[in-house]
Amino acid sequence: MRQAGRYLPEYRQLRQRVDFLTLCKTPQLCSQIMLHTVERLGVDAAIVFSDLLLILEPMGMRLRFSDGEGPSVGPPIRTAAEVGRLHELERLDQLDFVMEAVRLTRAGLPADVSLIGFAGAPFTLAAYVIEGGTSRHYHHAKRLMLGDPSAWHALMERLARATARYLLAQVAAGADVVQIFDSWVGCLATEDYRRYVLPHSRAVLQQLAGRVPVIHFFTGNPALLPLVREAGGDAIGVDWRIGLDEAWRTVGYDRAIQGNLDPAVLLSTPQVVRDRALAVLRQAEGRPGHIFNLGHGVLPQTPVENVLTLVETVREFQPTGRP
Ligand code: 1CP
Repeated sequence: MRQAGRYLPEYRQLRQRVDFLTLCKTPQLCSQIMLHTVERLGVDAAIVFSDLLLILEPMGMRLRFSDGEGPSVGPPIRTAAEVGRLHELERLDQLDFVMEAVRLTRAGLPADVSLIGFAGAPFTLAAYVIEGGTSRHYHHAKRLMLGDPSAWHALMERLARATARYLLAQVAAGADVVQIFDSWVGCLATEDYRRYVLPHSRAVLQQLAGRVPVIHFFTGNPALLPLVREAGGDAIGVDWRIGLDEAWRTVGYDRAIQGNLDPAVLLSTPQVVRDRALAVLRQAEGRPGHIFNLGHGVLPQTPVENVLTLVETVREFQPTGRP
């Protein structure tokens, strides 16, 4: 996660010449940076170089990525009367640059490296649309969700339809796997997830079922795990706030699991990286269906050396016999 991001000197160098939005809209550069990163790291899968928020532009929102402040989405939609400002995603061709990045990246990858397409889950997209950017408590989003459920559901349905179409287009362009990111859903109580989020995430996942494997990733609140499973996904992506063993037991061994090293571990030393990675691998007990990953994105301050140590540790790991 955030494989090709700001922790890489090559990426930072490229960003001195090109702003982030222009980079995302230049498929040759997206594929170049990703192909370079995959080769440098030696990982088994590449995620398309793009961003979760790009889908919001053809839906009528203004996007801005400013250095140091994170993304901003505007003007924020906070009332029932404003929900109409988020349009239906009518013109998928306005995201052709993403499909071209998928095609070019797929064409440049070795056959045995999978390409992961992605989108935000409806809740995480709604959180950006309503808050207008990154948020700590998601109070505006919760106010609309709890105070005006019919406006909330209308917004979520629109986002779910757009997300499903967007992901299917990425599959048509060559994505081998897709992942939906519900990065901010951990702020919710389980009952609110069930009522206000689950049906919409499920709607997206149902449209992809049987086409390509789907990873359903979320963070922040492991108590949501049984409901995230219920919403769907061939693999469930979890963060470090729960042990991988307990997470997999909860999800059930009929699904794959992805995770879950704390990205902050990569800020420490190669020895600690090795120890902590082995601890996660051992929790998977050698069962097939574990996708080793971080529990969230690589942090910008991460030394590249530690990322390389991590990949090497996972590659060399030999599970001992399963109990
Ligand atoms: O390998 C990669 O870097 C791949 C591509 C990738 C992905 C999968 C980027 C590039 N963004 C994303 C997904 C994404 N974007 C998510 C879901 C994953 C997650 O939870 O981390 C989210 C929440 C975003 C929104 C976003 N865009 C953020 C998070 C900020 C926040 O706290 O709200 C940020 C920093 C961006 C900009 C962005 N996206 C990607 C990069 C490399 C950057 C940094 C841009 C820069 O300054 O160069």
